[in-house]
Amino acid sequence: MKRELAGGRVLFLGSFPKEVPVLGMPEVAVAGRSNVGKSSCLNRLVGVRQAARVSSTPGRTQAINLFQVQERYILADLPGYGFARVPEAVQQGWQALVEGYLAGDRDLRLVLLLIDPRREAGGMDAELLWSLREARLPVLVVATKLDKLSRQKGRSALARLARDYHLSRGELMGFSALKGDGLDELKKAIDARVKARK
Ligand SMILES: Nc1nc2c(ncn2[C@@H]2O[C@H](COP(=O)(O)OP(=O)(O)OP(=O)(O)O)[C@@H](O)[C@H]2O)c(=O)[nH]1
Ligand SMILES: [Mg+2]
Repeated sequence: MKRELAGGRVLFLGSFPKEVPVLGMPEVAVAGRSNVGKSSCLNRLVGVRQAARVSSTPGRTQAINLFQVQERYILADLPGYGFARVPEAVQQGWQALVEGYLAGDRDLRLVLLLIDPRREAGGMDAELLWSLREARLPVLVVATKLDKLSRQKGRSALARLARDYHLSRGELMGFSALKGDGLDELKKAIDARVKARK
């Protein structure tokens, strides 16, 4: 199932609908609502257009997809939550998969929690943030699709996010997969975590 991408810089390790293997390498997870832009963000991070499948139909990714980046760390594309048309059983399956993943004995260095800054704070974003904090996992909230907002609206949306979710400076970042805004900063934040000694 493994597949080399970008001339071997990135290795697709597989799609795991149940048990996600622990591979003894630092890991960074990408989490967030369905359609928030997780796969697009991951593709930008690895520099491969279609490494993770981007879809305009929410709720497509129902497994955890693992990518190994330059022999350095693993990026995990988590399935999105909060898609209303998903049956209850599928939603519960999501919860079990993600909870199992987060509770696993893995070297999880950072969870990127992608949030659309145009939405009201609360719901499953707030719940996930709460459980990540409770589990003492380092979180970076990434406000996505910033290109959809004017510069000024973007700034105030970020300020509102910081306030509503009680985020410190280093816990929030703006991002646009479309334009590439925030990409360098995001890469730096990941690198710092991957390089840090545990
Ligand atoms: N304008 C704009 N559109 C974006 C951006 N990021 C993602 N999109 C679009 O949003 C839609 C969903 O993107 P995905 O990356 O598939 O979102 P996802 O979070 O992986 O969705 P699921 O896997 O279904 O949970 C697609 O139509 C993307 O093209 C962005 O930064 N700006
Ligand atoms: Mg996706």
